[in-house]
Amino acid sequence: MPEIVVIGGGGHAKVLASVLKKAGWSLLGYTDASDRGPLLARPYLGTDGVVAGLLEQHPRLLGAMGVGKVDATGTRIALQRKLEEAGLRFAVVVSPQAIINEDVTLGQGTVAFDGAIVNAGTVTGDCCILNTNSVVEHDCRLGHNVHVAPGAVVSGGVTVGDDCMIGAGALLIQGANLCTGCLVGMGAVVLSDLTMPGTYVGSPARRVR
Ligand code: JB3
Repeated sequence: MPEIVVIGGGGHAKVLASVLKKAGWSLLGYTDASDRGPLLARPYLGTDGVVAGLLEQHPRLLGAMGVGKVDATGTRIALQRKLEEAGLRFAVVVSPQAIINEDVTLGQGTVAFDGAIVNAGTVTGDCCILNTNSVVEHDCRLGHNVHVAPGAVVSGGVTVGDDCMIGAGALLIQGANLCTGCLVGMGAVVLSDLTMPGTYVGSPARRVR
């Protein structure tokens, strides 16, 4: 496996690092605004400004986005795009304990953590998080920078726009269409299309802001 650098050193990065280790990646270390201590015994490498130098020393170096997200903004993918422009390619990272059907396409920088299940015919964009024990059923289309939080279930044939956040334990009915920029709250039950960006909570899920 080629060497990999994690961008960000917080909580999401910790989970990502353990998945990288299990999947056999060679973790060089992580970047952050400041030193947050070792990440699975790998060092703080500096701010994102060190990436250019790292690429000179390790030409095959790949990146993994360790900055998580719990909102429906594009901040996180903007960071991935900025680093891609600097020459860093982002890996698709899949836990050996995830179940990803062979007829699935995951975009660059997308990660699937332990227990994630993605079924046949599904395609995701770049920079998505398929978090622990999340389920994305068959024939779904996820945009870029979508976070499916732990235990959430996206039923078959669902379309999710860019930057959406599907909260922990939320349920999306089959065939639903979610536009860009929807935040679905923890445990919400989405029974119809969400056609306006905003925050949706409850069962059935309703827009609150
Ligand atoms: O809900 C779950 C299971 N996980 C959440 C995850 C998806 O999102 C988790 O509970 C958190 O809410 C969140 O995790 P994250 O993003 O790791 O949060 P935090 O622990 O606050 O760490 C964010 C780290 O990213 C901080 O150390 C920031 O300094 C760093 N960071 C922010 N912007 C950055 C940048 N690091 C780099 N290298 N570059 C940046 O531009």
